Amino acid sequence: MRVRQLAWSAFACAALGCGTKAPTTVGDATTADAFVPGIDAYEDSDGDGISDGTEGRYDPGGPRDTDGDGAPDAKDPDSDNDGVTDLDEGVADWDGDGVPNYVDPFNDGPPPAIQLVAISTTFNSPIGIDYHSPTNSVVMSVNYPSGAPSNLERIEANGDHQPFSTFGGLTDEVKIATVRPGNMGGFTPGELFVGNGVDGQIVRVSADGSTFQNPWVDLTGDNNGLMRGSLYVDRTGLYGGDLFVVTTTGQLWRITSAGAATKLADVTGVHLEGLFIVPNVPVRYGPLAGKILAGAEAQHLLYAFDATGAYQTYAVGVDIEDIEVVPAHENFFGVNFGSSRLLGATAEDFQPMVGDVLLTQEVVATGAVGLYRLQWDGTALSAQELTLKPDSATVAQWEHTTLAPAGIVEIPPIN
Ligand SMILES: [Ca+2]
Ligand SMILES: [Ca+2]
Ligand SMILES: [Ca+2]
Ligand SMILES: [Ca+2]
Repeated sequence: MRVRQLAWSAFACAALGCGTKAPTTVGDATTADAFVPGIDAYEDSDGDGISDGTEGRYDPGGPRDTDGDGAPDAKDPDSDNDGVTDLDEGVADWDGDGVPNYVDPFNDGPPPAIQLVAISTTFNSPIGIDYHSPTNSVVMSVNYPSGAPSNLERIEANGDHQPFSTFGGLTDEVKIATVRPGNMGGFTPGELFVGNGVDGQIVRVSADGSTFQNPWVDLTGDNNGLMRGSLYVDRTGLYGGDLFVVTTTGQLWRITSAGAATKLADVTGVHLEGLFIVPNVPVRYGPLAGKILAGAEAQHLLYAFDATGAYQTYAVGVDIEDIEVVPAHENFFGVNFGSSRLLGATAEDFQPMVGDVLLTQEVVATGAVGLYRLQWDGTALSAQELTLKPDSATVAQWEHTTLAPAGIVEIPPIN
């Protein structure tokens, strides 16, 4: 009897199907297939947290492909091809134009109003700032201009700050470049590069601050200029994850992790500073896509170099001190030189301009913010100044700025 029941059950399952759900064909999201309400709508083929149904997999005219690259939104990690992933953008509408972030490659509306918060921790003459990923904290150069007793400090989320390295005595303005995770150039995440106040010399500091090579690289030739200036490690992969530096005499160099340095450009007599490599996303950046950007404060120009060192300049009305692209889910920190304070703002405040270029101007008019959104509208580049919320702290004079998932006291870290 028992055997017969089992045999019958096996037959019934084969003929009729067992379980509570009839089998459905998952299929390939590149072709329209039958939508099963309440089941398929919740599949997430590309694992970005947005369901296939929401991503238009079952649209009557076939799966939606917002950027037209052949990969439907349900299988495209960047549905609008704006350089920010669907995972980071999600279905919210940060610029308030009615189009969800993940299918909205352009930030409409005015640049954001932000609340700058004066971080209660004080520092001794800070200049440079960047993100140290191994400790999820911010590193700064302090004790300008002597560099005594030490040049670099790391700031904990509770505001405690401690020497990042015992290394000291670097004079001049010490600008910092750190290596972020995923570097493809052979650098170690958390490694840090600075100038040392000597013409053409670059210092390399290990990711834990314990060792430093001074100098690590001494650029060939004379009158290379100082790294103040700026240093930056490629995060796009367009330039192999290499280190780039611009100098006070107008040179642009590319340096591999093995220390091989190539001079790309020499814009004699132009103090280049602020350095950033823009992702190759033409829809968002126009002629700046994939370019190496640097500011020329005294000339009131933005320089955009290609891999050969050829460049174009743009007058956008900002005397550029620093350049960033605003990532999703990262806080803003800037050195307010006049007060030896850090000013911070939350990632939420910067959401309406995620993916856009942020320009910092050193000299700030009374009541202004000195931060600008550089935007490409399909025809022209324009720089639009951000505004301050009524309860914001004020800016005296900007030095370097950074965006980071780290937190410091009043600005909580990103979870
Ligand atoms: Ca999805
Ligand atoms: Ca696509
Ligand atoms: Ca996107
Ligand atoms: Ca939108």
